[in-house]
Amino acid sequence: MPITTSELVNNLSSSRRDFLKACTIAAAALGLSEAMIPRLVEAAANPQRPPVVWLHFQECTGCTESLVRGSHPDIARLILDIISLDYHETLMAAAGHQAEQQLQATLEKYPGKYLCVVEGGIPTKDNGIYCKIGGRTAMEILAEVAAKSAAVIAIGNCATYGGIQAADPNPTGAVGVWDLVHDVPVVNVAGCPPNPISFLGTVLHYLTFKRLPPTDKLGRPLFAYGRKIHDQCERRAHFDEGRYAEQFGDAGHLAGYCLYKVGCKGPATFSNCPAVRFNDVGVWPVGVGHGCIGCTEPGFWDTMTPFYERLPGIEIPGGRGIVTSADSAGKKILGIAGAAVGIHAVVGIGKRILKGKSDEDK
Ligand code: FSX
Ligand code: SF4
Ligand code: F3S
Repeated sequence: MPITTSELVNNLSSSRRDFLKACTIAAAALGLSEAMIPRLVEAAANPQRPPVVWLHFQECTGCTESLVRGSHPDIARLILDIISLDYHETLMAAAGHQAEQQLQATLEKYPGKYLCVVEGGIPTKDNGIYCKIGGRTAMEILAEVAAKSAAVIAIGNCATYGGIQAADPNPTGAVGVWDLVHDVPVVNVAGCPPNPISFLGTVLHYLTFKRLPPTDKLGRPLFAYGRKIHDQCERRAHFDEGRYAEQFGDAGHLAGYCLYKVGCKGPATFSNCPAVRFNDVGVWPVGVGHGCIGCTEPGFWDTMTPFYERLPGIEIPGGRGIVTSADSAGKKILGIAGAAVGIHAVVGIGKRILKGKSDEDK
């Protein structure tokens, strides 16, 4: 008899020490005080794990891959320990009719109680015929599964904003979840793929506080997407002092100088990558010598390309001794305080972010 996903997941129980370590990492990513850690651990250890239905639509499965890769086993294990993954097409043993039955059984057993995680964009052109599973369109499946869920977590740039499928000319009319789902809360864990810790933090926040975390106007949790890459970057001092890599492999690049001139989009991208980093070796794109390509932003395949050309509309410091503060650089980049830069035209998002208030402010 095939092992079910739940049985598989149960077999992955982590040691207490690993469990606490992963909880502490997540608490730090969430910006919680130490005093909150016991509450978070209690929520994470609750044997009543929330059922999760994980849908796959137009995507590369990189979001799931990055989540379950062995390079950060504590995080992956904790995620699989704190939720009951009742339906996940990549990880579940069931296939075909058996899988469809499992989906329906979960919806019937936990109406209004399960979390719906969506990975992948949803094609809407021609009634959504460009992505069908078991004879139903992604639009139909999403409409049913989201409507009966307690909340939806869109994971990845595809599920949040349409991703690469939505790049011009967007032949299938791909959109993100929040373009279609309006009756249940939706949170956007953006990135291509997102950092697993941002997903874990979102789930732990939900378990601990019984609601999704506060977000910006793009639906992204503020704990993970509240700050610009540029304002947390270890190369920022080089930017301020006018020290740049002019091309890959040159002396400036080898010296670890700022990557703005070789295309880094960190000045227009909101994410915790420099602080949280990826995998157990603590790397992130800029840290290993490649510019940020803006993968947490809507439409980045159009708005952040060409990836290796400098972001237009940014005044850069002229050289040694001329220092631009983080704030003034940010204002120039995002076109606030009367600066005539207007990144809106470039990335089309700044206005929404700057107008945004967190849910907690409301
Ligand atoms: Fe999209 Fe997820 Fe990019 Fe891939 O599946 S966010 S293409 S890395 O991984 O949806
Ligand atoms: Fe870092 Fe990129 Fe900003 Fe340079 S432009 S400081 S590499 S985020
Ligand atoms: Fe994506 Fe930029 Fe982080 S490319 S992974 S947002 S550094």
